[in-house]
Amino acid sequence: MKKAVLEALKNSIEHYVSGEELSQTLGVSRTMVWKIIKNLREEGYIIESSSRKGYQLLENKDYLSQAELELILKKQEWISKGYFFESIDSTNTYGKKLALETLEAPLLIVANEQTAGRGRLGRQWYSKSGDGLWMSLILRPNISPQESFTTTLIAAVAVAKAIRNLYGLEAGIKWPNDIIVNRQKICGILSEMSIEWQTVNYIVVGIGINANHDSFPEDIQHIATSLKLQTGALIERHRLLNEILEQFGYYFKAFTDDVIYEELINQYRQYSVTIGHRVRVIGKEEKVGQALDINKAGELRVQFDDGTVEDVYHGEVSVRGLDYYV
Ligand code: BTX
Repeated sequence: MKKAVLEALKNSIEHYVSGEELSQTLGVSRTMVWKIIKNLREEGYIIESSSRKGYQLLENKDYLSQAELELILKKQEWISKGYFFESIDSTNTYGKKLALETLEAPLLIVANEQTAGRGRLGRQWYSKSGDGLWMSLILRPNISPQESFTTTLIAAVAVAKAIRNLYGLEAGIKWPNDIIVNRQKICGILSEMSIEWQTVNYIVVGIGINANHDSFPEDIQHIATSLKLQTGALIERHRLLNEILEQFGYYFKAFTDDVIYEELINQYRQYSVTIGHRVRVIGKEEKVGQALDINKAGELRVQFDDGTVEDVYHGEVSVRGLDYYV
């Protein structure tokens, strides 16, 4: 019912809908309509009311809620179900638990705040404030573990493209899993998978985007930025979420469609801020070289200064640019 009221308000954004009309079309009492409006306001929606004209939802606000998620999923039919949390430890941790309980997929988990957001290799991801878009997708593509890195490529391209489309920023991809704007990190991606009998059982792809942050904790303020800091405007996270899912849904076909796979790799190359640059590869030892390309498995091909060429696997190394963070 809440979804229906929200939908009706959104269909006539910034125009009043009378309480009478809402109660008639939805078949509920006006008191019930008022209760739902009250509930939506508690969730953060700015809804004006007038005793004569009814209710109107104000646009250009940043909304995230279960009802909002369900409206988005009506457009993103490739996703089976969505779960919204005001606060959670980590959407990826929850995703891994959920994947053990149900075989349904793809599933989407979104949180307003994470109390224990995770990065790669045991690192922390700062996501305490309600300013970011913290999300995970549970996917069950029928693939081998060797092909699994494709999901990180898909997520990276989807986020970079969504940021470019919505805000006109030149979002780039730092291999393997960071999205960069103006040489600073705006988004991180964490893919975790479970393998059974040499096939992928499930993959949880976590995406964390700094959206409305005005500042960051001291230890990351030199590397982190947000969409609001870059555009100077409030970011409507529901729109961003919808655009990312739109792009992700398109490129997710890459597993079964060779043409889209080729398109994905080319798009990744085009957005890459690593390929063509000097990099320091930090693994068991540190080596410096020139990043040449990524191969079909998503590994970074590097020509080291001693002349050797190696395909570097993302699980084993960190890569730093020589001039700045990227
Ligand atoms: P990463 O290991 O590549 O990056 C982690 C590093 O990035 C940290 O050590 C810190 O230096 C820096 N950092 C931490 N928080 C931020 C931030 N908010 N913005 C910019 N830089 C930061 C990247 O790992 C993968 C992050 C995935 C996050 C998503 S959020 C939804 C899902 N749930 C979850 O727990 N993780 C994923």
